Amino acid sequence: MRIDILTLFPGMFDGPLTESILQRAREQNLLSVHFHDLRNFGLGKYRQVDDTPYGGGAGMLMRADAVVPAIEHVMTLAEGQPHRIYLSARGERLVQPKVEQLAQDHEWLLLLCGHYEGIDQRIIDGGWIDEEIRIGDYVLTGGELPAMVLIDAIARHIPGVLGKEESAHEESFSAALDRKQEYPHYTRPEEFRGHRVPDVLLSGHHAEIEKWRKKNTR
Ligand code: 4G0
Repeated sequence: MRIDILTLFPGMFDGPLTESILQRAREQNLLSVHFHDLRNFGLGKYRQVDDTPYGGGAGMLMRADAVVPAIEHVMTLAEGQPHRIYLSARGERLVQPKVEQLAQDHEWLLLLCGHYEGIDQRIIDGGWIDEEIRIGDYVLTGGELPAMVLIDAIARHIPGVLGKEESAHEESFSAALDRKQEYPHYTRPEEFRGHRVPDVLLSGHHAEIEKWRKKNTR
């Protein structure tokens, strides 16, 4: 999958995308991420990207005449067209089935990271955005962290990104147990500072272990 990111702060993405599973996915070309600094599409001497709202009110908005040329630029960069997602505090709340659908249905995503109070409504109404997503019911300083959350959630559904162990676990998790695997987990040592692993889990009685897990599932 290819993901292009339109952001005022490309540096924010360094950590999360250059470690662990996402880094490995990029090295294996299962995931390619391309950054575009929205400042390069800003207007005037100061490359202005934001402006005050018509009608007054608090906060700033991202200008259509900066954001739309940036979106159009990305749309020229590869074959086909990207599915264009705007990360906004007012978007549709992200849920796991939506993550899986996005991973399945699209080979190319464009993520627009909102800032300030959001973007000029004409960017939405003019058809330059396919959907508006929020990761949860809280306000952040920008759409960058939500974009990283979305990338992480999607990447683990790209075939080959997770190791054998992890993906087998994921399969049994979603199908057989209906997305719930909310029983307590234990690993070595058998006793930690006076706290023991429940005896049944050490017993090797698989039927009993199943019963215990069912009884202790949230
Ligand atoms: C658009 C996403 C973007 C509108 C973005 C703020 C939280 C999320 C932004 C606003 C974001 C999320 C109306 C404040 C930038 N905060 N939950 N901040 N408003 O996904």
